[in-house]
Amino acid sequence: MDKDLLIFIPTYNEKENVRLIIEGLRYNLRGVPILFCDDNSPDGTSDLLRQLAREFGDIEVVTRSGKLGIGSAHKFGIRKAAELGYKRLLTLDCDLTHQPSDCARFAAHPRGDVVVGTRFRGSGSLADWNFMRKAITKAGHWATCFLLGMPYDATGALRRYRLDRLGVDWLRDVHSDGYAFFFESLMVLNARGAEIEEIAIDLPKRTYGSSKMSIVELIRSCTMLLKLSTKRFGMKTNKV
Ligand SMILES: Nc1nc2c(ncn2[C@@H]2O[C@H](COP(=O)(O)OP(=O)(O)O)[C@@H](O)[C@H]2O)c(=O)[nH]1
Ligand SMILES: [Mg+2]
Repeated sequence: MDKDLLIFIPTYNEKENVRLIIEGLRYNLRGVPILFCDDNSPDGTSDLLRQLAREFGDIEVVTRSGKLGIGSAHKFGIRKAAELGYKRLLTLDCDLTHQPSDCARFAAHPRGDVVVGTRFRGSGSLADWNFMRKAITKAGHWATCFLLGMPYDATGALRRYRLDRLGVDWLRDVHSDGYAFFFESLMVLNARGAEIEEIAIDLPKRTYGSSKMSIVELIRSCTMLLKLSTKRFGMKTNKV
């Protein structure tokens, strides 16, 4: 089996989106295996995923005991991909906000230990979102730039990691299990000297279902952001 690239997708109540995302990825990234990590979604996403795995092939589904958080799922996916010997890992959301056609651009990008999608280049990139969601996303971007000293779009999940260059040791420094995982992981990689590249993406609204980002999660992320900003100057800067 070709161990060059693996796709990782965390799911929680994504029954209406899973077939569409698999079809889109198989069309745009033919032959690339997919790993799903479902947190025992009450809507039966795991069962449907297993059915689709039989239908499409080259799909692994891991069902965890319950909702352990999006960051915890990404950590699991990164560790599992490295354990299986994959050189590169592409991660994305299941709700089609991350478009399979963009994933092909991430897979083909020649540079970067980490390649992240940026929603802040190009005026139409958040066009479909309501005012509140746009405000939260833009405030999050401003806060991560200002407080963490990183110019990147640090809160998105559409990423490509070079696991053969990064390894997984850096994950030990990433403590967030929720949405804060995204900016914390990028901060840790940045501090370790990883090469970070950005690709401009458009982010349409999710196709079906609803966001799992709750007020509690938002508060937790803000708290983590403040905590990291105070730690910022004490971080080690070893090359990965
Ligand atoms: N396994 C797992 N997946 C999650 C969890 N929370 C969210 N997700 C998935 O992570 C992706 C992003 O979540 P979403 O609700 O779209 O977040 P938003 O884009 O910030 O609104 C989707 O594929 C979700 O199903 C979780 O606790 N566990
Ligand atoms: Mg989403």
